Amino acid sequence: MNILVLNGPNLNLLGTREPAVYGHATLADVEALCHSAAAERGAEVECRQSNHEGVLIDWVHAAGAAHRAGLLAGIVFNAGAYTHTSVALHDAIKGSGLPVIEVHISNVHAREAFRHHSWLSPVAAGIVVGFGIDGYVLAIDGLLRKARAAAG
Ligand code: CA2
Repeated sequence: MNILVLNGPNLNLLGTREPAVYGHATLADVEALCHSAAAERGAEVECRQSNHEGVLIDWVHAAGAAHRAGLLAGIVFNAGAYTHTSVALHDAIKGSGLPVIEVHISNVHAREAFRHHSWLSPVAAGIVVGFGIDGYVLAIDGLLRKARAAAG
């Protein structure tokens, strides 16, 4: 099974600042972790990062088409700050009809009030927050469990 791992704005800066919040791992470390977690579970991931909302929306649309063609189980998505602002990403996920697992490295609910609302959560198949970068592994595992259960 194939999974798309998407990271949104500023996540390319992981490991360079705010280690108390996000840890010391870089985006390359996160992507390597996702590749090995998927391989251990007999699956494959493709990892992409963008700082641009429209690019992320285009990738969600393409992922929806791949899902309908039976080529993609779903998306593990850390949309960064777009989580809290983007009705457009909400609409794209809803319209794409594929399972999206929302991930946040930090526990957004223990932080500033503006991080408490997510436009993605109502259209997500599952949510993982506050487990550091292990959250990506938990999300991959959960998405595969859902996909395999749905396939019977
Ligand atoms: O906890 C998460 O994973 C977040 O999605 C990370 C976003 C933040 O806006 C969300 O509220 C929660 C920010 C990612 C920015 O990461 C940086 C890492 C190092 C230096 C600067 C930014």
